[in-house]
Amino acid sequence: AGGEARAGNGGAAKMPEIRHTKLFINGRFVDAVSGKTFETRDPRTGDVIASIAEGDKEDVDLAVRAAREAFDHGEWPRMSGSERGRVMLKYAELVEQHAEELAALESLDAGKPLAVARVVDVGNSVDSLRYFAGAADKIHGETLKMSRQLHGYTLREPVGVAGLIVPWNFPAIMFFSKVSPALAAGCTMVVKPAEQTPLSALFLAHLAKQAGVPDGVINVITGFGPTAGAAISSHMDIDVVAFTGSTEVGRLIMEASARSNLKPVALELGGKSPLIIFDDADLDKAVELAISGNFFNKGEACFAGSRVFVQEGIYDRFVQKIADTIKNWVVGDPFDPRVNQGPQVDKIQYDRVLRYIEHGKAQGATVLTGGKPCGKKGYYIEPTIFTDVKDDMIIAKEEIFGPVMCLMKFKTVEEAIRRGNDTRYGLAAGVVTRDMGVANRMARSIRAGVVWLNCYFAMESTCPFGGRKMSGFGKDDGMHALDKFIAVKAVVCPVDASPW
Ligand code: TXE
Repeated sequence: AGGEARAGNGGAAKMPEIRHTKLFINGRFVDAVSGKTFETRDPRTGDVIASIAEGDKEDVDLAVRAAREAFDHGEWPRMSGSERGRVMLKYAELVEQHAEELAALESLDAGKPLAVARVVDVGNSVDSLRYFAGAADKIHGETLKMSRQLHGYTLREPVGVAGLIVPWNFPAIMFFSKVSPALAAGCTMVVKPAEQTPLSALFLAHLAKQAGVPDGVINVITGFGPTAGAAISSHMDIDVVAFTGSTEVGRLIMEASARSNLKPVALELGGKSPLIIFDDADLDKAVELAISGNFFNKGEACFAGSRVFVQEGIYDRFVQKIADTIKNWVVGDPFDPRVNQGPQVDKIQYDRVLRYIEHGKAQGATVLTGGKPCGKKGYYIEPTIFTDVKDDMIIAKEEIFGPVMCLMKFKTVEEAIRRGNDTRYGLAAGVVTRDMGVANRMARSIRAGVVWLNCYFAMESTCPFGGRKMSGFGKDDGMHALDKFIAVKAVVCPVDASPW
């Protein structure tokens, strides 16, 4: 499994045509006011794929104006939920019809294996739209039990204009994780995709229009975080911001809200999740979960189970087995059907991951496999497994966001709970055991947004996803995802209708 053999050539895979490169405002593709553009690059080579309009504050202002007009006077918030749901189902159908093109855009821009992008990225996008299409006509208030003289009820109204700032690791999935519930709730929105991966969001905006989403409801501003992103989080006329990205930027977004109009924010941030494997685990299954939990999407996953705790009785066999199994893991061109792992998204992330690997070596962890880049060009890194990792090493504490696994040994359930929780993050956790008592105890004791028992990365649109602690707050997916886009209003009147 040497580097260059791994970083194979994709051969005759069909490259997608880049149809959309401009900002999408009020139903039209337009240049940035400044006329500026930036380049999105192919992570397989570092070569330019396309020049993309570089939106800034003035463009965000135009997009917010369009979204405000669509919210205050347009039909979208005023349609019945079932009418909105019908448009969203049509949108889902169009995304499904364009699955091949969308998957190829994701592979090209983000370096994902095409076969995975088809199933996971496109599949999850379509599911999200369908799930929230079904939810759109089930948003309703409640009747209140007030004193005998008063009749009270609640209305659940769309909150207004939403600012949606998303990252590059799952560009289409992240787009829909925010856009689908916002659409269902009846909000209008300004979406900012990550500068590394702008292509799919623009393509998806075009499909939304085709599906009948009215102009101004979805606006897409491509551009950079400190300019376009910051203009969204500090905007006085945006009513809520939903963000997925780094903990550092999550903090900036809260600050920007506090300094502007105190808009509520929902933050889905980083993680350093424990995957805890007990002695009685099925060894093959445990190894498979550790590999997919760390190397799926080349480790560019907030939910990665990057701290793998293995109980002492199974530890040596686990280490042997995972070292053998990882030899079959193929790193290379994401358009090659044999490939499991593509390149890191860009040079910045690639360098960052390699720096972490060097920290691991310098602090005394042992490289079991990998530990270096591979391929002649592009941003490929070998799947790297460290043993002899101590809890206070940098690689065990910070989110690496790359194909790097830390293996650690433990003795007791109590120790697993204590060390599993000893992190500033609280996004996810995995537990592998046949003992239901242990599984249940772990599920209750780990402070995280999701605990996967005998599975990992089992995510569906039905299941709320979002962290605790410095992994943020608010949920994507599940009915809870609607909450941030809905304002609850109480209405009260005297029962006999005469003025009180
Ligand atoms: O994230 P950023 P980066 C983690 C992961 C990764 C690290 C850095 O550890 O290595 O963050 O990645 C926009 N105001 N995650 O630097 O900057 C930006 O344009 C408003 C975890 O790429 O947080 C992009 O659209 N917006 C994560 C989005 O924020 C700003 C996914 C995310 O980029 C902004 C990605 C600003 N001042 C990275 N600055 C997860 N939770 O899944 C940037 N942005």
